[in-house]
Amino acid sequence: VGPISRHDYRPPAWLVPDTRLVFALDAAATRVTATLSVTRNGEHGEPLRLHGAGQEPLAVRVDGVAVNDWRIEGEQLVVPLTGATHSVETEVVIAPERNTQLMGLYASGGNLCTQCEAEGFRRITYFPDRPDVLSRYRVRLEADKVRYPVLLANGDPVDAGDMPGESGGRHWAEWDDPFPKPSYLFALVAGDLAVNRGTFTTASGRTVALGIWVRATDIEKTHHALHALKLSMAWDERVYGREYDLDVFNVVAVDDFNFGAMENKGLNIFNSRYILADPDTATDYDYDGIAAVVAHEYFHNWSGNRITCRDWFQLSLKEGFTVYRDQGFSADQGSAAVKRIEDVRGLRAAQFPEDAGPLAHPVRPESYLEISNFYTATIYNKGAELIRMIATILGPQGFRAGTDLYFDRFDGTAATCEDFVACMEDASGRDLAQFRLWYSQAGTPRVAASLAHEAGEGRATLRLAQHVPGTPGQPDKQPMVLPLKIKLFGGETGRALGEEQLVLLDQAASTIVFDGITERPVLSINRGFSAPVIIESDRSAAELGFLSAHDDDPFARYEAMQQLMLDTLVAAVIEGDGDHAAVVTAVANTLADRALDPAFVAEAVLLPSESFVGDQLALVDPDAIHRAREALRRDLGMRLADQWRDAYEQAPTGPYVYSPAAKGHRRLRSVALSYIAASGAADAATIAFRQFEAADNMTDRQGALNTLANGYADEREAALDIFYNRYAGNGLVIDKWFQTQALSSRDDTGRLVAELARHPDFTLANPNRARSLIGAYGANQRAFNAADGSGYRFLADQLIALDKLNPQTAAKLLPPLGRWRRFDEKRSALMRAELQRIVATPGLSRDLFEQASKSLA
Ligand code: B3K
Ligand code: ZN
Repeated sequence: VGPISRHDYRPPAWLVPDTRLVFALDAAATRVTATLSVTRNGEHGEPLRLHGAGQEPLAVRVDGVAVNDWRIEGEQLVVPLTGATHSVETEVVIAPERNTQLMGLYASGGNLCTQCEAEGFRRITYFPDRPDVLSRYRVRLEADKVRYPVLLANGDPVDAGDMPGESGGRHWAEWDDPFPKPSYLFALVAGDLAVNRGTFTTASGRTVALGIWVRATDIEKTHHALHALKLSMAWDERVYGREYDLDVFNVVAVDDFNFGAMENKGLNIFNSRYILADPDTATDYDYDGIAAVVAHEYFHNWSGNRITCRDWFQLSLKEGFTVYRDQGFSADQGSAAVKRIEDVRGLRAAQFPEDAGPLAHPVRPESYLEISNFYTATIYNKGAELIRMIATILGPQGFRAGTDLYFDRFDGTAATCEDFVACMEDASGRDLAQFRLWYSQAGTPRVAASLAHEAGEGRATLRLAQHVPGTPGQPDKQPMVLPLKIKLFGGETGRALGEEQLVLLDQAASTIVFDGITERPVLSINRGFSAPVIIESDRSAAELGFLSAHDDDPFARYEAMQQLMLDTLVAAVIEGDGDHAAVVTAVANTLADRALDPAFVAEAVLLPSESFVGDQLALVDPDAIHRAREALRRDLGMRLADQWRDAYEQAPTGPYVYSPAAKGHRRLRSVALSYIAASGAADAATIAFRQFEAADNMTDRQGALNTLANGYADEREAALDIFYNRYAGNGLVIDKWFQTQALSSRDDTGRLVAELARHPDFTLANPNRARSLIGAYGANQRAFNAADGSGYRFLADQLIALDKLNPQTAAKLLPPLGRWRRFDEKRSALMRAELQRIVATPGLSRDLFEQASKSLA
């Protein structure tokens, strides 16, 4: 099969208003009987085409009569039909316990569950497995009562009972989902599960029964998720006017899952890492992630389920918008500034490199080989930035009017990104014609900004010029609309020179004049990260230091510090030695500013990652970057030694509470500890080990472990062993044990990772475990890019092995190999050789082939 193109979209020839499914469940052999009521969509003579993968029809019946004029064409079952409506029934047998791809119906921890997005439903039964075919599902589940006492599916429960006249101890349950939905939102779960129940009363007074389902021993770890669910339901009513629509909302946690979670209608299925938390096993970061993902999946009920996507090219319609919504939710739970900083850091860590590399694609892609490869940072995170820019341009009222119109106009349908933008225009009266380029042009725009001051005239002139770099298939770009929040500050007095302005840069270049500026102005630009662009300004170290202390937008303060650090590190890499004075002063001022939120301070004093420094350079020298960054860390650690000790000791400890303030203190303590260690202080390992042992929570314990894992002290081995033994059998925590070691900045991390891959607890069959070692190693710029190519070879070996089990997860881990253009000739050749070896592997999946071949091009 060749690539699928966005322009080839055709409406479905047949619709399926009703679907009846009967599952005779069994891990080895599950029989699925599907009865589809089908109606011809328009005047045509096309046969019915149903997708199916990995099975064969045992029987096909049309209007109750067995037929044999059907044929198989690739992944399609083609059934000739004569009338306008028919009932079409198929029967298949599938083997969940042999499903290692974790797509379709599969077994996890002795239970059975499904994952259908994007194209997993076709691995369960024959169906038009495309998002624009919406059907009402009624589902009957039959299973062994002892092994699978709990039987769940989408919608509301109808009835349940024991199977009559059977000695096998089987039972059944029926579920009915009144909302027509695409097949990718289908779900079922059969298993031995315990439930944490709650209720939520909606704005209109309906009571919804909530349930978080997990294995019985995990039930005490579900309270945070249940609480986050209730907060999300209330938030969506308050902020978007969206109410829940079924009588029940169930969430199930499973250990084997290809990504974070899935928004199946009324039955969300989660990777257990985004449900299970208690202070002893989950970090603050995990708690935040759980709330964000619970909210995200819940919000999909409207942005995704009530209104779904017409085709997979529109994926960002639901994902970008829903990420924007979950970001807003999280911002409202604590510090909005810190949340914005974290989101921008994530965008720069994952999306900017994607946009600058061989896998760059627009937020609305033009073609794909395998849709699973397009669940990317561009679709999700850049997509969310697009929605944020629309909200910025329209203002809060215009944006809310736009979303109201969208939910109203497209409820119950499969829509497009264009539909969404048109609603925003219709509700606000704003013209977003040029804005649409954000959906079609890939690449991160770069904005050159330079501010000139004519003191005598009292005038400041800001010159802006934008440039969107070429990306695969898109060598030339048009200028985009960039909403840039801008403010000037007086360089002497520190006072604001006028209000913040929203400048819409929509030309290649533009000049903005500020009058009445008598004092030397300092430019604060892209405040709040109002546009997802790279700013290239000529601001001096002194000006950046000034902004890091005086800007009244916390994000802009953080950003000024980051830019100062980045400039310092880039200069150090290029010149081999750096002047650290400006950074030391700026960090000292930030640490000394008692008015600042500790959570903000912790973010602001962190150096940009080695990868992010690498992204600034045409040629990445991972060892030079590591040396420069470690030198700056050491210098900061030594020269501000007292301040780090202060920050470390002054953070209140006390028993664990999950609150924004307590989180901030813990974060600052861990950052301070890492600087104490970076300084080379003789007692650093002792302090870290003491924190590790005294901790009553995972945040402090892992914070200490991370610091120890980067070093060579005896305490390192001891802590890793204690940690491992304490949590033996707890998969999610053992993942942390692998990950911490794979992210280590030690010189021998490559060798340690290769050893860990032979550890009895390592397995490629569990995606979390595979990611915890292989994914983390790929993100460790210096270790992965070892000059002898051992990192590249290791990754390729692992991916070739993983591809045979789980192509989707393998393909996700490939991108670090595609960065070869940015490295010296020797590394570049070694990386390409591994990519070629992958492409040449017999029986390679479409998933891994697409990512590897595009990475070579
Ligand atoms: N919609 C799912 C992701 C499905 C990924 C399929 N490869 C989870 C989410 O974005 O909420
Ligand atoms: Zn989503």
